[in-house]
Amino acid sequence: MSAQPARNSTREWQALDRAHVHPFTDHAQLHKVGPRVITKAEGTHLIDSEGVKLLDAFAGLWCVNVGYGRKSIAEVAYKQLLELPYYNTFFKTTHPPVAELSRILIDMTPKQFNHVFYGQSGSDANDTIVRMVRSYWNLKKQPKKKTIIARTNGYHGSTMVAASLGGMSYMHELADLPLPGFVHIRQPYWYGEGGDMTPDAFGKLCAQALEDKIQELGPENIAAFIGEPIQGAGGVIIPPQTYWPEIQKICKKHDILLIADEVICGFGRTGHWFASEYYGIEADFMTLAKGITSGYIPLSAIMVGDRVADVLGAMGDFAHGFTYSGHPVACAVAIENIRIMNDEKLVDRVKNETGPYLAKRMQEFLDHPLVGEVRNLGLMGAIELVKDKKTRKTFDPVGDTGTICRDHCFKLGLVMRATRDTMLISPPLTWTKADIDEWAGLTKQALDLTAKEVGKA
Ligand code: PXG
Repeated sequence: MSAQPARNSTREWQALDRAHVHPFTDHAQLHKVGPRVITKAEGTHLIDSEGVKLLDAFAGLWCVNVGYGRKSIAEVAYKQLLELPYYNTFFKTTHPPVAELSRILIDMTPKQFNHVFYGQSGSDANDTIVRMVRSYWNLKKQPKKKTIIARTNGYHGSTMVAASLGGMSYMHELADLPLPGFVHIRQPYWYGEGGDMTPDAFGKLCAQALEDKIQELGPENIAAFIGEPIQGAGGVIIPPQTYWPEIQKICKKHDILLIADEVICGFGRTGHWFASEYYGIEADFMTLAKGITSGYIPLSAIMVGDRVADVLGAMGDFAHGFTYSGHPVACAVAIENIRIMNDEKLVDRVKNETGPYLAKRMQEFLDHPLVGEVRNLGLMGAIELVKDKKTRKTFDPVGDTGTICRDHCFKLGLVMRATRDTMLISPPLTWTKADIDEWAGLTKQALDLTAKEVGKA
């Protein structure tokens, strides 16, 4: 059999996909309609196997920060593949790309981070952090400190440990999760759960849930708290400003490690290199993936704070690592990706130009009969679709309206993601005001068609 079978029809690819592939998919639905086959991408657009062009308002899966079709990234990968396609970083060896990327990451992340560990995905990075957290407390002679507190509706990945950290009940059901030692507190979702409270009061209430859980289980048993600065997959849930300072205080008070999962928020998505800077989070670990290579090749990195690194570093052999930890091609791609972001000042542009412009265009949707709330930070935003704007009453069942709207977007040539009945946007950071205008026009049409379909026009 040849390595690359020459197939060229949508139907053949769909049949192969149906028979053999597919993460995170409703299989019954997929079999009915067949997958869309994406064959190419350029700049801000995808092209499918029928030649249809789609505006990608989701940057792949929250990751293609520098946009598609970057020749310089392809060239760097090609050169690295010829020079040193693979070597490991085990047994006292290293190579230039991993050494250089480490220096860059340490220089660009908050000052407490002077050590990096590499993986392939956000999931294995979070798994690794849990191993480090447990090792840390064992070495500190506090072996009872094992429980990790996370949030309902948080997302941290799909391995057994990462899905246990996550607070998605439908993921827990799949495999009897969470594993022992992982507990969850409420999320700071003001629009959905804040009722008549002010956002600030609600933010404090949600942080108090951490204090309550610590008291319930005993501070001597709590190892760490993990959170995404802004929840991504859970629906772009932007916490009230009072939330993170309180969480930080509570972690300090009870000597609990703090993990900021920046897999989505990191690398400029919020208009800051890392959302931890924006919220003043002083984390002990930062999980990085996605935007670190703009998704061109898999890579994740864990930034390990000095407090933990000093203890782990003294233990001798930390018996943990992956074949592809610090893969030279992935590291070379990450270096080029970060160079592009710096040279094109993408983070400043999101903060000062496109983020505020997206906010302005999103505000216009507030007049729409379906739209209860819009929110964004930088180029990460959400539009809440509700049955009753006044009472924030949701549709019943929740989820159908979001799916209808997402399907209309697709038909109009726009890729958006729906979580429940919330439409999410997270485009490449290269988007211009003109791209935002194109998005706003298509979104308005999709919202109108959805309103008609659900009887709200
Ligand atoms: N942490 C966060 C905050 C994430 O968003 C992961 C960890 C896991 O990364 P990997 O590379 O193992 O997938 C993620 C991933 C969605 C969706 O539907 C989001 C993610 C992955 C797949 C789908 O929004 N985020």
